[in-house]
Amino acid sequence: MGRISAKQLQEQLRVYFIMGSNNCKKNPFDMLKEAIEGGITFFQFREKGQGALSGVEKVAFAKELQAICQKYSIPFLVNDDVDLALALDADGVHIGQEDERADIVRRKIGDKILGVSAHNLEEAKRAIEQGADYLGVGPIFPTNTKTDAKEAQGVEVLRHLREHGITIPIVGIGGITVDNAKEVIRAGADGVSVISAISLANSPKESAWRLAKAIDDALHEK
Ligand code: 3NM
Repeated sequence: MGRISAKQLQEQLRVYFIMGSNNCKKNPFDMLKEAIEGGITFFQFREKGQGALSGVEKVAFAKELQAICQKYSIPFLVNDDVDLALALDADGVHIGQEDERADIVRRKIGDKILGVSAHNLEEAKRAIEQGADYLGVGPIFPTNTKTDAKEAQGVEVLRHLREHGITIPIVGIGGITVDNAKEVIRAGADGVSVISAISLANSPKESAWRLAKAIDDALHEK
């Protein structure tokens, strides 16, 4: 089948929801379903931080979330845990700069989708050379969700990457909300990835819908 095309991925990355059990105020399965009904286009299972599940509990939880994504044809990626992604036959993996090198992960996962977090031009170029399909760039705005996040860079980092020849799909991450999502797209991202804008919303469905609408509007301005 080969690797996913940049064009297809660009479409799929518009509203990228990331979640683990400790990001949820309510039932995570209901939340994911609501987010999908609201219009998310991509999902990452990120089981990290305080109270995160491990072992068989983590696997069972991931499987249930994956089944929901499969039912609605939403790509299901796993954060960091390449073995889990392979065991579940997930659609791909997202890795950070502290994780295993992207070229090693690429070899392990074949044509599955590979996302890599990048914070600057050098990291972006290296990730592409090593086989990334898309980049997650952030934190764009201050975030309370990732305790070890770097300093917020603003949307300028996205503009900088685009001006310096980075053409592969990019999603912004970190502190993105319905109110600032348009700026992220205008600066050059293809989509936004969010945790709390959906997971802590009173209505995940409405929040996802409003994000999707903001992104559609901003893309149509281009
Ligand atoms: N990665 P929220 S910021 C998972 O900068 C993650 O690489 C980041 O959560 C990075 O949408 C972040 O609630 C947290 O701000 C995103």
